[in-house]
Amino acid sequence: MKEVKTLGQFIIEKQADFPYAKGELSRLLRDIGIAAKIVNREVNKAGLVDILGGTGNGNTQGEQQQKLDVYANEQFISALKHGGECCIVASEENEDILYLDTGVSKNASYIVAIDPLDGSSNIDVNIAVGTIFSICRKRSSARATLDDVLQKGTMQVAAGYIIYGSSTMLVYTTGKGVNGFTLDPSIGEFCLSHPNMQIPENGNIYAINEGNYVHFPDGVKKFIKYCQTEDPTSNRPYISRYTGSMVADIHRTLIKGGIFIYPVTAAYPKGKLRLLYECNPMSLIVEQAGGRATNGCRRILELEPETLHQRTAIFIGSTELVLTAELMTTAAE
Ligand code: AHM
Ligand code: MG
Repeated sequence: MKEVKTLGQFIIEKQADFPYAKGELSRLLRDIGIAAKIVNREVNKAGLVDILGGTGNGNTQGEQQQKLDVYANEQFISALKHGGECCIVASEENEDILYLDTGVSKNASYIVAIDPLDGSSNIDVNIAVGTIFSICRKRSSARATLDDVLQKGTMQVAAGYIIYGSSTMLVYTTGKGVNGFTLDPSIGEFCLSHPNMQIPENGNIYAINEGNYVHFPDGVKKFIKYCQTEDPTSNRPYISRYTGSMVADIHRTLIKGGIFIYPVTAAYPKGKLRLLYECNPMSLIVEQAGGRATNGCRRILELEPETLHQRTAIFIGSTELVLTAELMTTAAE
């Protein structure tokens, strides 16, 4: 019989990798895992909201049905607040940082940056959505401030995402490789299903919103033409796949190889995706799996964050393919 290892068991086992660890990060990861299961339950029944609402079951307190991204935000914040290990949370859903360092969390030293429900416009059409999180330690023993949130991606101690897809998975890294866990609904546990994930060095799938083509920089246009040009020796033309859900597109890229690009465009002159809670965590995961992530010329993890909701262009995926895209982008400048 195949042995099942749950996320909780795995986290405790891996604590031995950090001999001076006091279990705080392990507890923080566990709290995120718990909130993920609650959010998963709601995302799964998203299509039923009207039906349940119609019977009066969905809304016993007479409250407005909440949007799922607001619900997810509340669940993650609540889990972090009661877990006791997070002093500040920065969320895509909140304009400012939230201080949680009171009560059980008064001595907490971790900062969590989170996109509680990324790609939420995809919920109505039943396409996978996700949660992305990044974890840093505060820089000193003094009370944490915004300055502690604005740390470079290289300072992350852990990062991960949850994909609410045809199955629900949690993928995370603490800087020692990447592991993926699939939620087994029959026992309500995330179980280790993808140990030591490695991204293929090259790939033949490119993901970019080609509807914005006319507004792309010349180098990106050139790269797209390269992907579409026939060349049997390099397996071209490549396959194009884009869901509009970063988590789904990067999860596929991680498993099958390829590249995901969100470049600067006319509508988003600095890129669309956010550095702290979208690009940094995804870049740490992809790098830890052997891939590459840049803004076209600089490593994402070395970009200096200046503001909470800062955006960046991103080229992320299989090392070879990202290098090819970067070369074309810099050559065209
Ligand atoms: P969101 O955080 O508002 O959901 O936006 C982020 C999403 C990503 O998941 C996805 O890669 C991108 O926006 C898609 O943008 P576009 O529709 O411009 O291609
Ligand atoms: Mg988002």
